Amino acid sequence: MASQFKRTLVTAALPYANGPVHIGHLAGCYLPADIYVRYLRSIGHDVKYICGSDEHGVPITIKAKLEGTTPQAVVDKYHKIMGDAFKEFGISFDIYSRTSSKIHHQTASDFFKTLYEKGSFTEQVTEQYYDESAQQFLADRYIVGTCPKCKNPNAYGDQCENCGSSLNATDLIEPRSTLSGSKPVLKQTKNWFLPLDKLQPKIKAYIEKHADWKPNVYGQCKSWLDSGDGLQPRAMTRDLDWGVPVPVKGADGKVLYVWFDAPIGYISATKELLPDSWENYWKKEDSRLIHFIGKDNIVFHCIIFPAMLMEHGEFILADNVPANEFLNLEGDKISTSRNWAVWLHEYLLEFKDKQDALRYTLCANAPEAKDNDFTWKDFQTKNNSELVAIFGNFINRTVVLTHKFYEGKVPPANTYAKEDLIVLAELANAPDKIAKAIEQFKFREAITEWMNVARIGNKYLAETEPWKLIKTDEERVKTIMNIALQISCNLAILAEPFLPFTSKKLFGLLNIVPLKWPAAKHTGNVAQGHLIHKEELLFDKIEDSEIELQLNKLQKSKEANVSAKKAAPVKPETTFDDFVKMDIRIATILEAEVVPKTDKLLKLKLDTGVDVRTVVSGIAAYYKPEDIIGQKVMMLANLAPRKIKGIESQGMILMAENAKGELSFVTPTKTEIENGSAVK
Ligand code: B3M
Ligand code: ZN
Repeated sequence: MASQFKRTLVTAALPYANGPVHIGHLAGCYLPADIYVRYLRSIGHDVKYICGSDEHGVPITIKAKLEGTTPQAVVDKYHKIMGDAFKEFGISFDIYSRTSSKIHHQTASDFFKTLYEKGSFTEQVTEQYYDESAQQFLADRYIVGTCPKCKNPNAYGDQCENCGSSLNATDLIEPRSTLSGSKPVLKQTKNWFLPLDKLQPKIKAYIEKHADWKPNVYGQCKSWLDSGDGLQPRAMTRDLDWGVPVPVKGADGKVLYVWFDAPIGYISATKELLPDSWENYWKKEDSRLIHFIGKDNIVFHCIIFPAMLMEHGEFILADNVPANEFLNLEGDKISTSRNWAVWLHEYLLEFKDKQDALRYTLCANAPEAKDNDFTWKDFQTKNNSELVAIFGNFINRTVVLTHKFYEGKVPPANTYAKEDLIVLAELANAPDKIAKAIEQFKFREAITEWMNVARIGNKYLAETEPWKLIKTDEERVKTIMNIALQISCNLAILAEPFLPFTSKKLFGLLNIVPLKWPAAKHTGNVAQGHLIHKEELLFDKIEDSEIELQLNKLQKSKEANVSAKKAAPVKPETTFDDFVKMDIRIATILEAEVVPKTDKLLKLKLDTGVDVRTVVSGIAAYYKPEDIIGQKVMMLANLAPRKIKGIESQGMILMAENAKGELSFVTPTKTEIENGSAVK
């Protein structure tokens, strides 16, 4: 790989600055890209890692409306939250830029002008959806409807997130405005279209040259290209007021489509990072461009952006687009609006200095080939049973024994026994095995191979038992401990792309300056006589209580969602005759007591205006007996009597129940409505 290309530009999808980062984002692209980039740096390859906030488009303006503020305030807030969290998590961008920057507006604007002047666009007056009450054209996320391809009822105006198809708003079945919920009308407006239909043969040739892409990516692209009508022209401009203004005459009140400007953000960010040499990465055939994204972004990175670049003519196209599938959380889709997520900035506060525990779990469980699930229990197991029990244990034993036997000084290796040679050979093979997996974007496999090195070390110590052998064969123990220290050092080197914080700590413990990848191909990186530091715990166990706290937090989100749910749909039609059969009237509670041996039921005595009767009611969880004496209630007086816990219940109290199942009395608001008054 490295031989064919001189340099690599790695991009990770620019997250919308409309909310903080969650674990789904991390697993989808930022973490795999980070591992890839750190590895390339470690082998000495020239690589740059580019990212930034996507600050345009309808997701931002919708959020501004929701927060009652301006789009600018929204992007300023979330750009900072995201940038800080990425940094603290060790995502090693060379630049984290933003698309509201001047350099981006200029670059995107120039790009559009170039295509415009080349005649790449078709200028068309078409009918677009318009919300009359909001007086606004509805594009992208301002409009939802049923996807014509997969029938998902909540597809956006530009894309269906269920099947990944790119759509035009006019393709939606039963469209509705997300601004007002109303049915939009069609209104004429002028826009500039990229004729993807005409470009299809070129795009197809490009995709088919890359049959080596991940099957989930290549398969999606092929199905769009080969499906019935093939690619359709797409508007690259929008009638909106937030975004990069369309830089041509007669385009007042129009901005570039966010998916036109955002990928150009990769170019502007590279320019900002390398004002003098950015073109090397974008315009030279010996440069390699790789886009890390989530699966919902495939069409934009594999078809639309390459089409734009082809039309422009000066730029190289992506050599690979290793998109991941989605990560779910505790069996359910991650959702910002339902607050069903693990937010990175919150994780960093709650699990101080435990970045690598999350990096490890997300990598080992990455949704590479199919959607995958993150559970807190699994996170705990990965930390406690793998990081602590295998890797941490091996390092701990090695360091402790080195201090116990040799006062921390690396002993010499004497003659190697057969089992030593086997271990040394396995150790020497590890870097290439891990590298191969990383280069193929198989990060799960890569981190498993890395953990296998620690497993080998553990097994080696368990089998050679230096703590026993020291009594009978001191010379042999020196060799064993020397080998254990070499394994430790190579583990530190190979850990760096995955677990950079741990790698750094381990180098510190071994008291050596961090070494690069090629050094792990041989042993002898820690010299005989070298003094290592005293034990420092690399990983703490994660306690059950910490996991419970997180699960409780999620449970709260679930409850809040239930209560925020809309009222239940209306029941089937009934008749007035049926309704008047019910004798509902006002009554007053005279006495109340808990029904023995139950925790839900109260036995009530009620004055109904015509008699006094007993009613058993399941309200004990919501009202204490002593608090409800004298309470006016509504009761169904002609309900057939029933025996409940041996008590005859002569009616039923009517209660209001919310979505969480909480109950409340329904009471008349005027005192002159006395007992026996009818409810009709
Ligand atoms: N902002 C979509 C997203 O956050 C979009 C990616 C842009 S990459 C150029 O999922
Ligand atoms: Zn669909």
